[in-house]
Amino acid sequence: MSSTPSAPPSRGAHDPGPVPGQPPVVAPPRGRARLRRLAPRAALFAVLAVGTSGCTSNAFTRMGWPEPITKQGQVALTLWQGSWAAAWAVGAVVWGMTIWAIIFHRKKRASGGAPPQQVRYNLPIEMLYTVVPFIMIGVLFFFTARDENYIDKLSAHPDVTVNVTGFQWSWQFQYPGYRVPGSPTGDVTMYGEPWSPQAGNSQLPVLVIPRDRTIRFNLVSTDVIHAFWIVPFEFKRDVIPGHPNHFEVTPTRLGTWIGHCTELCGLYHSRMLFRVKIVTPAQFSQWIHTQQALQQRSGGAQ
Ligand SMILES: [Cu+2]
Repeated sequence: MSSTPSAPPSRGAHDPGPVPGQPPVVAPPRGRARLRRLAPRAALFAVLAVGTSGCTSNAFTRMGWPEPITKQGQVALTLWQGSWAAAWAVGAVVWGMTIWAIIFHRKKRASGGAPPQQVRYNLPIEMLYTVVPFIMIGVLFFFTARDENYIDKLSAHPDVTVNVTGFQWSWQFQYPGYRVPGSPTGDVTMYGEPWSPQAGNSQLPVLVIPRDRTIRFNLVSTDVIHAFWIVPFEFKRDVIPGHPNHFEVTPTRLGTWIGHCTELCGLYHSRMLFRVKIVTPAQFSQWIHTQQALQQRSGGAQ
């Protein structure tokens, strides 16, 4: 049976309706033409909306992450945002082509309902959709490895070192080099109590570090595996018995935050909190000298 396309069908008052034995017209050409006109404008609007909202840093552009308070955290955030941008770009191409195919390649009356031309065993296309994902994975791998190396980098001479000891269920912060003769650890050391309903945050151990300085953390545990997590560092690292871990950050913002243990370590894991204070270098040096004097007088840590 041959079907010869005749004059374009119109859905006016004289439309006789579908001809028996012939497939009905699926989409009226007028609607299709309108879609064809509107699709580029909608795409342009979407690109503009995403592009203009990317200029400011807010919870939406950070895709749920908190504002970073270290240089390393900023690098991690940029990688997170870049990965999302790449995913959205791939998504837009895939969704765009899918929707385009749905709208503009529906079964046509002229084809008599025959399936469209098939593209299997098309070598160039198969090569394309094998090679392109490999390139995308390669690009993601490159940026991830580059940023991971930067975040994991340890400097030869950090400005301040803090020995962190995790235990059930609190933390100890020791500042080697800031001597306190006669004290149990020999250096300025901060202790605290786990969070409690009575005391709240007031008795938590305090970690004080200066802004714009390189801070090295040496992490050890005396019992089980804990993990050291200050949320806006955009970073966490395990604290493992018998396996010292290390990392460095350069804080960029002044303020006080709450740090957590982020490895389920027992009954009071959720109470294993600490306070983090980022201060100016001058305030830090004043604070540490006050602690030296105070701890020498009291013969122990605060
Ligand atoms: Cu813990």
